[in-house]
Amino acid sequence: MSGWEQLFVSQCPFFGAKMKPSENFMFMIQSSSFTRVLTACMMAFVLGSCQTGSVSVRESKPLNVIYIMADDHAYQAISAYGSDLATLAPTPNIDRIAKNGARMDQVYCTNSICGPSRSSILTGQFSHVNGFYKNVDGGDFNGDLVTFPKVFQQNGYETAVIGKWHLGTTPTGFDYSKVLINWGGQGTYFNPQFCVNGVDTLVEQTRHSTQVIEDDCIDWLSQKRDPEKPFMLLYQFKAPHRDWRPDSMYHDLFSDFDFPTPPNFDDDYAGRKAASENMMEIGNHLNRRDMKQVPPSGLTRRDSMRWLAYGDKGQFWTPHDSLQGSELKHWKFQTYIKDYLRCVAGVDRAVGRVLDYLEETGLDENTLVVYTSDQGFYLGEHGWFDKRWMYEESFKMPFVIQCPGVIEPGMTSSHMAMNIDFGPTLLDMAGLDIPSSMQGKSFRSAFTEEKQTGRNSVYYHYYEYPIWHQVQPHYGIKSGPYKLMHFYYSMDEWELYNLESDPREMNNLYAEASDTLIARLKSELHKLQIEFGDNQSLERMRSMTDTVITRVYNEPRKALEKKK
Ligand code: SGN
Ligand code: CA
Repeated sequence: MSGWEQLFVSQCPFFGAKMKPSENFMFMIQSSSFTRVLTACMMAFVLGSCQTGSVSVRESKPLNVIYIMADDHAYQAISAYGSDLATLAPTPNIDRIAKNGARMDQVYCTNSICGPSRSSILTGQFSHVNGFYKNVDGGDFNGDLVTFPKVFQQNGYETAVIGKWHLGTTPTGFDYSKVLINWGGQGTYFNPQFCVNGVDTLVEQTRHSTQVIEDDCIDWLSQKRDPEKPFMLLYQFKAPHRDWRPDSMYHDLFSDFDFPTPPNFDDDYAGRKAASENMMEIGNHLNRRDMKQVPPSGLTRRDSMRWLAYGDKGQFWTPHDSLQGSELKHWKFQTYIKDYLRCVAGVDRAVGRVLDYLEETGLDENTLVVYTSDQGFYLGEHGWFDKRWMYEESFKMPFVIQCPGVIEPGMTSSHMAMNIDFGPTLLDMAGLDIPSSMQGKSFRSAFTEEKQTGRNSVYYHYYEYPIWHQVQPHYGIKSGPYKLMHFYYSMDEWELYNLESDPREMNNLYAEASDTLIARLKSELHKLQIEFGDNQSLERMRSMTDTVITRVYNEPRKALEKKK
């Protein structure tokens, strides 16, 4: 196949066939040999041949991209999404992005957990295609895969990733990387350890992790990058991930009032067997570390760690014998939610700083900015913290985006999309080709005149079990008002919800729904499994949960110590 044909096939929707890794590599070589300008011209030609609708290739200034992603930031904790909680704890800077552009209301994660979601975002592929299924025993990210940052880089962009990475191997496709590596790649709020360009490690001893990442972002934008080139930056926070340790400047925030609990805070999980087996309840599974308890003096380091982790497995503890029952659960909720939202306040400040920088330098005119999270999170809904389920709060991702000249300020969109669509969309917005290895598709048309409604349905598949929170592996579909899920690992349970009449997903309709409805949804689900290549046997799916893929990558310092 010639270079032109290769590019045509990779772009044209009529040629959806998956490429082998060797073919992906060929694509990269082909693509890298063109200049950005030539690529833009080719895009006009290719899009003109394959798609209807408007084609916009920036002719004057190329589009820069800043992709901001927090860790575990729920849409319920962003005031642009209008929840009661966020009204009390507003996020004015994240809201600025929505005001300057769009708030998207139907963006979904394909596997609601950190590493797998990040891996899907980078590659535009489901977990079963990119091979990164789980955080624990899921191995390392394959740095040879085609990712959207690589495509930007190959097309003359200066690329960088700053902050949380959590994929094991050293980032590839970036001219500059400074990523958290301690605590298994999670990083810590205080004394975080970073790896710079895969080589130097340094430990921050004074600033909070959000502050370091914020300062590094401004430093890279203003000092380190090549100002002659367009740029693409991944700006990624550790906050507000567990164990929710805010910067001291926010310690007094929210100390004069309490937050309301969600209506299903005391869910009893009736009719939902998988949910009833969970280990992520605010009342029963928050540990002493989460609640900022101080271990008794005189304990060894090991015993002190055990003391702090007490509660993880449902062991009962209370800070005072007089605090019991529902009062204890409410105290845990307030402690949790206040620290979580204090961490969010730090992230919001850091978002404001980069928006200010863009406005002060005039870069805002040709810079696309996204704010999202690697997945959603429970803020007391179903009585929970954490994520993993296909229930709405952890399945849905916040997604706000500004792009001057393309996105009408203040719009909201109910265009249905998945995290595998992020890379294709960013590339498309910049006028670059979308590699055919990506299963996702661009949702640029959500913002253009056609304002299309996007996908009709989305597919989900989660694998990690039993660690950390005993969430049964499951797959499912969301289609129209319905959500159908199958928990298949050590049970065989189906759940069906009508989100219009039951937005909190409390009433499993599976046993009472009509056969016609169930047959229709199962057939739609099966079609998606075939489309995305996940029409595998249950046995094969279970084996992905059971397979232990050890992490071969070592943090640079550890690798050096081993060599000695
Ligand atoms: C840690 C947390 C878990 C959390 C996972 C995954 N435990 O292990 O509660 O589910 O991260 O989070 S902790 O006690 O170590 O904080 S993820 O965002 O990386 O997927
Ligand atoms: Ca996460």
